[in-house]
Amino acid sequence: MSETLDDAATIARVAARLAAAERIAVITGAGISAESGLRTFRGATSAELPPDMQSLWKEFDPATLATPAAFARDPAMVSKWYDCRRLGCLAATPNPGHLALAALQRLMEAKGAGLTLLTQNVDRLHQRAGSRDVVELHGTIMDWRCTQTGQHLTPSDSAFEAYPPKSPFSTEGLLRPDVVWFGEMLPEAAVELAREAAASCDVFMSVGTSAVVYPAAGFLFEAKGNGAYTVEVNLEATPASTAVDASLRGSSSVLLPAILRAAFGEGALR
Ligand code: BJW
Repeated sequence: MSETLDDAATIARVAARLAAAERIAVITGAGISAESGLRTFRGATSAELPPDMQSLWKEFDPATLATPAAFARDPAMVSKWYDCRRLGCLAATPNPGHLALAALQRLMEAKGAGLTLLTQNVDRLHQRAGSRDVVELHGTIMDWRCTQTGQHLTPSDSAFEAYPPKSPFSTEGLLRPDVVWFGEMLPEAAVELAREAAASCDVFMSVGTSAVVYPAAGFLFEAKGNGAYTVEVNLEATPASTAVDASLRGSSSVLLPAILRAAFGEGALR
């Protein structure tokens, strides 16, 4: 991806805001993990990605899979799809976009400031990159829970032996991924932390999300309403693009390290 003069000027403006910020909030979506080899749900993928990395839901309609009704209708198919994705997440590694956000959090903490990382992703790549206290708005595919008792477990690194997996916690129960499906409530504590971050941050960044799924997409607008400087990093335009103060079009794995270097110098990523 080539960087235009416009990009360079916008990167410099965003970098100056980050360097001066006391509190930063970042929300990420599937796009930040695209260059770790995980497919997005909708929208563009980078031209450099393998051809099979098309939008997940060109193959599988989200309305038919990421809902409680789909699981009730065909638990074997839905749990197998999620287990394949779980194994894909385990095999993936964080990319420079994840690493840049972890470095930004460390830099903020080193100067007595703070960064809250909100993610819609279920892949745990932020944590593996070193980010701390990540707020998982849509849960995680790495943990599964009993449909009867709600008890959790972390499956082994291999596939389940059969689908749907039976729960070890009850005789009738199945295991389902501990993610948030359409029509389900987000974890209350996560929403509370997101609202606090949106209310108190100087800079709010939206990275690699199509900004169409609520309530997650609304936090940027809350932050803007509270006076935060808002930034979007995305390969393509989204419903948030015209609302933000700075819109950077490109890959998060390129742009986030570039912003960090501009804000904190060449050593920022070490
Ligand atoms: C790159 C890149 C690169 C690529 N660099 N960029 C208000 C208005 C309208 C509807 C609602 C509303 N409030 C609630 C709703 C209903 C619903 C909703 O939002 N529907 C809309 C779709 C219309 N929301 C809910 O149901 C939520 N629950 C809720 O609100 O509870 C209260 C309630 C209950 C009952 C009734 C009413 C209210 C729950 C939402 C749960 C979302 N769950 C999923 C699945 C998780 C499990 C799984 O992983 O399978 O979460 S759906 C899916 O979308 C997943 C994602 O986290 C989420 C967002 O997607 P994301 O991350 O933005 O990915 P993409 O693919 O959409 O975009 C990728 C972007 O990256 C693109 O823009 C690319 O360009 C970009 N990109 N490569 C930078 N290298």
